[in-house]
Amino acid sequence: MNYFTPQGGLPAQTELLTDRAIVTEAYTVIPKGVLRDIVTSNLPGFTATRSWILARPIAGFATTFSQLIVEIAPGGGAERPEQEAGVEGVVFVTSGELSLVLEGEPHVLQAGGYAYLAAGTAWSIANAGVGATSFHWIRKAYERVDGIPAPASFVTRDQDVEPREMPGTNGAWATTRFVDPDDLAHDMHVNIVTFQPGGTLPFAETHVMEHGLFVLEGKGVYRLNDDWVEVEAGDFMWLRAFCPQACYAGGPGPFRYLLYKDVNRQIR
Ligand code: UGY
Ligand code: MN
Repeated sequence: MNYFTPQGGLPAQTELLTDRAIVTEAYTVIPKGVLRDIVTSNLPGFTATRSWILARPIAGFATTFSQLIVEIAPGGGAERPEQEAGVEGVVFVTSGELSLVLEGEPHVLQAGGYAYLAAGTAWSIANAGVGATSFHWIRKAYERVDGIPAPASFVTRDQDVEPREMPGTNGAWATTRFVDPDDLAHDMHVNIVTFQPGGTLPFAETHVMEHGLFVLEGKGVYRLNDDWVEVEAGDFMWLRAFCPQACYAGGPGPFRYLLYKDVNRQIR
């Protein structure tokens, strides 16, 4: 598997400005070309780290989640990355070696490594490798429901989870699900969606759930509200509630994206 990882840096002064970010009421597109040094943020509690904050709760944009690309240099890390009470997270590694200590248990996550970090869990991270490590960190305030125990933290890998084919698509559309969709303990899903070349999301899905959608591999054409937008590995799409969405996968290889979705709670 290949996972796009931003490199930062600046384009040469002679380059044309071809990457266009789009911001509308219904969606935002942050193309990979704008993931430059000048737009990075430092994070409290982290050493030798920079991040690209792709989404966070902002009135009129999203209400449920934040999403960051975090890059840690060798020797850097954080003793207590999650500093807000009641916030759960998913970490998905795209490159390098990330050491994670989760409730006292050590793990090493490489490209494809995935951790669900339940709200209130003690965890720390460090780059124990020789090069930089880069990962997505998606966070949400966990919404507890009376009578439903909160989910437990876990560690897995993209490579170890069998994608589930969408019925009737002959394998053209599949989803790697890291939690059981019927498990109401979970109020967010972070899945990987895979379309084979020519595969399509064949209707304009329109739903209350928000999305953060980061293209890990390949290219496609995405319908966002009234627009068709070409996207490729490294591009991020942020879809507000009820933004109509559909897509075609462009090929020649698979079109894969990391998909955040708030689930199982939209009743208040
Ligand atoms: O589950 C979903 O909402 C998914 N089918 N949406 C998407 O891939 N844009
Ligand atoms: Mn959707």
